[in-house]
Amino acid sequence: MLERIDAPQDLKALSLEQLEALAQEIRASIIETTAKSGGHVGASLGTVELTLALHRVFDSPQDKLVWDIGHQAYAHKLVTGRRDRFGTLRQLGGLSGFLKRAESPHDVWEAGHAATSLSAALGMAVARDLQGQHHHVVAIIGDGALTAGMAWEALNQAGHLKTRLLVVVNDNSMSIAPNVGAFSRYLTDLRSAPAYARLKQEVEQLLESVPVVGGRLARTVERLKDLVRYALVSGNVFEDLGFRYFGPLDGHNLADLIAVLSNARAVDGPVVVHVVTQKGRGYPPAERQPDRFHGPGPFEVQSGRILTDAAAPPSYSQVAAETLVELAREHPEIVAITAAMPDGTKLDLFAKAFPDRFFDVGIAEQHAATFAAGLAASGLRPVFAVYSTFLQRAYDQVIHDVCHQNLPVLFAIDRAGLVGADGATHQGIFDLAFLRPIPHLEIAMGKDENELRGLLAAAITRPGPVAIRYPRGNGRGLAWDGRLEPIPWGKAEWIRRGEDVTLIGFGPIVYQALKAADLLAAAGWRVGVINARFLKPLDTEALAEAARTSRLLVTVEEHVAAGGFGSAVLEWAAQRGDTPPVVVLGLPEAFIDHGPVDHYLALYGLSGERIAERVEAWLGRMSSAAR
Ligand SMILES: Cc1ncc(C[n+]2csc(CCOP(=O)(O)OP(=O)(O)O)c2C)c(N)n1
Repeated sequence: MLERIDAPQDLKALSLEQLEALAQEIRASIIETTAKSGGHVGASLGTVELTLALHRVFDSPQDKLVWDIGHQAYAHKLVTGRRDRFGTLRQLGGLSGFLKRAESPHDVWEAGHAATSLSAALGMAVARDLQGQHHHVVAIIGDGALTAGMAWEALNQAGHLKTRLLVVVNDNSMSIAPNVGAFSRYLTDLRSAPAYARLKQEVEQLLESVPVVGGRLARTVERLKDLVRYALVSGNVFEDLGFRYFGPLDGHNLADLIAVLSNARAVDGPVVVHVVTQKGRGYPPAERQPDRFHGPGPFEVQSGRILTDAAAPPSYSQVAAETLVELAREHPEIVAITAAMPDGTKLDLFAKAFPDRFFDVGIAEQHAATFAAGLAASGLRPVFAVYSTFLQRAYDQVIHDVCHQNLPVLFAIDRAGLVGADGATHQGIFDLAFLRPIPHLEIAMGKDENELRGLLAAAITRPGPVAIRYPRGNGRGLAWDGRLEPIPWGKAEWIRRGEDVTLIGFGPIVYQALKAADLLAAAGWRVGVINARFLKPLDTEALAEAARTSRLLVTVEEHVAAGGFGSAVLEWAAQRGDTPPVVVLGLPEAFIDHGPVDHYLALYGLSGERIAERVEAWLGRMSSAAR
């Protein structure tokens, strides 16, 4: 069946039985592909019927389907002309794991971060109205994303504007981990009271059908209707905000979905359709372990075994979390916060050790930062472990709530640098540039997992806010010596000295610099290497020594060159005016797509070999200029 679906239009002629069969083919295709490529298996398996029903009832791309995050939209990809390329998912040059406007006219919105769909869809609906158009706009948002403040900002405005907008709440009671918070509990209550919901709907319909007569009687009838509505129909938060509410309905029942979406389509105003789905639906291993199958790497289809390399060293996230647990034993004031990423950040280890000192706030990075500020203002030592890309959400909170008040919040910035298969929306390559100008904030990154430990141990006693970065992926497998030795604050590490050039690396890229140094040394150059460790405070003593003792300074970082570590060194050098040339090696100012980190390091001249080539070219130019 899937072979015959080249565009959503092709779904219109299918019978219910054919659609149901197609759903199973789509599931098989998602499982087969993600088993090889890794990806968002669980969420996408959960929305297969919903996707088919939406494309059946609406006319994409005239009608706009706005998927929140876009990680649950593999079925949408499969029925919108990308079937033949689906096997390239998340691979270099292949389909993105999220939606991409350049991939298809049916992708009307790009995301990767949660809870942008409602604002975007409302913008599209208002633009439609202003331009005298009549199409439908549908946002599909998960219960997890509804824990984000941004979603509520949009609901607030949508309920006020009263324009035609359909919001599908895709409720599977899971974020990545089980969803948390009072609103999540509220949805559970709503789900478990279907009879009540049906009663409400029937009462509503009854009230609508009461004939209106003129004069005082009409006003009395209206008033009576209001009272009955209040007594029986009110109480649903969506309705109270001005939406019509349909649901909860079984998100795997195509007939119900098509019927209810068709009804909702006819409503001239904001509507919520509350759909209950199951994450991982149709693939037993994912149904059993929806959190592990949120975004696994490659897995074995038969057994559902996720193919991790058992011999691989622990991830940086794990090292950070274990170190925080160790520190928390000594420091009762340490508390840990995650914004819906207990597994990704490995703070679940902290949660296990100190359940009362751990907080999962939902997909609420802004709140997390200010919540941390409040904790710190009252004498605690909050650690907010957050991916670099998601910290972007909390920029004002970092500046205005944490740093302005100089509060000792520790930002443990995970996934700093290139991230690989998740691509452009998830790269952690901007944080240095946006954090560096903030007063009071200190910023450091170690070259390996041992230094990560030492930096965390040192950071936890600093008087103000600190950001410690570490990358995605596994550490280098260095043996931990068991002791937790704080790294001397603000001190870079001289690894080797050389008069021709000093390479100054920030973070694990120091190892690429060391490789480059070996290659250059083999070619006869005398090369120094500094492991900078600190961006703020910058170790200007080490820099001054390098400037005194070598002819060229080269900074290396896995971050956009604009505004990063090298920028800070350049500013220092420009102010001194007596240093040798400073060359900044970093990433271009670009949104870098999905693909292996090594590929992009080589492409952008940051692999050991490419660093050596570029430095040698500089040294060569300098020698010929001197001659
Ligand atoms: C701002 C932000 N923080 C964190 C994430 C990481 N993340 C990706 S999917 C997800 C869970 C989303 O849950 P939900 O909206 O219910 O969708 P589901 O996966 O359950 O379909 C999270 C936390 C993100 N994408 N954006």
